[in-house]
Amino acid sequence: MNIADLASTARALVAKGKGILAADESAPTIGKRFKAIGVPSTEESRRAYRQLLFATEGMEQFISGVILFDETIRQRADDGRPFARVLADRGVIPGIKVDTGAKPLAGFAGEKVTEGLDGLRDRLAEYRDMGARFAKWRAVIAIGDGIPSRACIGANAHALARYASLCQEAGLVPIVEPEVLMDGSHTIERCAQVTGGTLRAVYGQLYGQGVDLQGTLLKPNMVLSGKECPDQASVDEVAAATLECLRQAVPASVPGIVFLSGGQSSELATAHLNAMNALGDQPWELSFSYGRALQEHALKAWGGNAENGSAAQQALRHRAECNGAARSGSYTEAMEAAV
Ligand code: 5MM
Repeated sequence: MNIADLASTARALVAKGKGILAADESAPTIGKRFKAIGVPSTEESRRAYRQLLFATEGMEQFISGVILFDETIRQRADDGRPFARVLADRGVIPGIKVDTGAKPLAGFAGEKVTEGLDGLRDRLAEYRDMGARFAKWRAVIAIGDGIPSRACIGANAHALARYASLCQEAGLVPIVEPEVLMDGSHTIERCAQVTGGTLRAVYGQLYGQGVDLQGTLLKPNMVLSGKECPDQASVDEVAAATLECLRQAVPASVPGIVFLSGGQSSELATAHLNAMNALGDQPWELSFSYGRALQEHALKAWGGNAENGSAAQQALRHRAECNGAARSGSYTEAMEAAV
């Protein structure tokens, strides 16, 4: 591992004005997204959709990197170039999701542990040869009656640290993603408590496994009221609660925090990021690694019809631009009217 190279890739991923496009939906997840717009999910429809996204003119102004799924990194554009090459050719860093999914945690009903460590060293070497420069592993923590358990947080934190260490050995920047879900009727205070506890456990394990934090990025949830909570926190409250929680748990040696959107509307995810950056400099860059919040409008505009390609690309570029502005706290609602 060359930590200087890892740290420089991590910093490039959180360069000013830019963030990450998460396009690493596994086959079941992209199947769900396509079903919602009435498009059959086939290897070719998935390829066509991803090609359209990655061919978006000007995307590189606001998108530093793209997270791919295993199938996607093996696919090619119409001109024969592998997708990782298509991205690298336009100055966008290719990344890869390497976990194999969240599975039920034995003995703990309703909780999950993310799998994928077996054989990971060999898979990482292959992905690096295919052009990936960073990786992502997502742990899922649910809030509910009596959960999360310490066992669930501990097992997921340990797996994240083992993954991160293997990534650095292979020369890939690990994005560490412990997602506390927004499903449920819990309050924002409960979300802060669980998110804080999870992050502290994750950083404890990362230290324990000898991971160099300068060559990592954190991809957390924002601190939000549960989706069904009757009392929904305002944008400013979310920004303040999220920053307070992160300051208590995330070391300053981490170069950047790239939020997930987690089911927020596209516009709200942008507004929250903007409000955090408007509060001034923090120890880390505050950026985005959105899946749904970047793709939602593009997916609808496309609708499986190649003729709608440029409308879909315009929708993606617009969201990327809004989030690019949110990196400096300069996003305004007026930007939405521009589309
Ligand atoms: C794009 O979705 C990613 C893959 O999910 P599955 O493994 O369940 O198919 C997901 O990990 C994503 O990268 C993050 O959750 C961020 O995406 P959102 O949509 O929450 O911003």
